[in-house]
Amino acid sequence: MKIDILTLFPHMFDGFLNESIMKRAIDNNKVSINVYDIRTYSKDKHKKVDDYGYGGGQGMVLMPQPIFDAVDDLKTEDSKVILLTPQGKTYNQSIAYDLTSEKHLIIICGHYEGFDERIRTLADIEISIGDYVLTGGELASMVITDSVVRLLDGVINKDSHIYDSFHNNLLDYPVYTKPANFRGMLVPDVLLSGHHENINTWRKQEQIKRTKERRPDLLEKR
Ligand code: 6GU
Repeated sequence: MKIDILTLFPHMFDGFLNESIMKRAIDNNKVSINVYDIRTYSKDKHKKVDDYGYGGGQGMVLMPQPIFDAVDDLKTEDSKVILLTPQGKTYNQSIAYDLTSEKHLIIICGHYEGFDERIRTLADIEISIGDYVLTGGELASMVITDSVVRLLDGVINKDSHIYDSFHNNLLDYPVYTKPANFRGMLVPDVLLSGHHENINTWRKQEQIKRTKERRPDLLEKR
């Protein structure tokens, strides 16, 4: 998979792309990720990318020209263009799974007070990562990239996906490691029993119990 990210703040991605699982996935050619500075596409002599909104009020608005030129430059038949905005569809694990089947994602990070409405015509899908407001789409693009890349073949142990929270709309079961007794807090006996069938049954029960307590909304979706 190839992921192209359009942003006004390319350095925000330096740490993200150079640590941990993202770095390993890139080094192992499981994904190729390019960050493009929207400003480099500006045809303005001062590399301007935003201006006052018509009608006044809302402050600076991202202009269409640099974004349209960037998408024209990067887009192929295989591209899916994602626009990040608090007004988009709320992101979840099911959308992450859907995105893993794409060959090429172009992710546009909105910024400042907003973007020219005509930029919306470029998008195949508009996504929000939740009901709160960020200063820009950069963190949202990292959230989407991270959650999709970890699902790609060969990035992490495949079996572990099916145990993810939200797979089948269930939260994770509790896990423990050594020691079996820590400050009087004991690891449940069943986990020490070596009886795999009982362990699986216990885990499933814990998942349902936990989801019922913490996220009853997820159980309704099942
Ligand atoms: Cl995608 N962008 C911004 N600016 N804020 C957000 C968001 C996106 N998703 C949630 N809040």
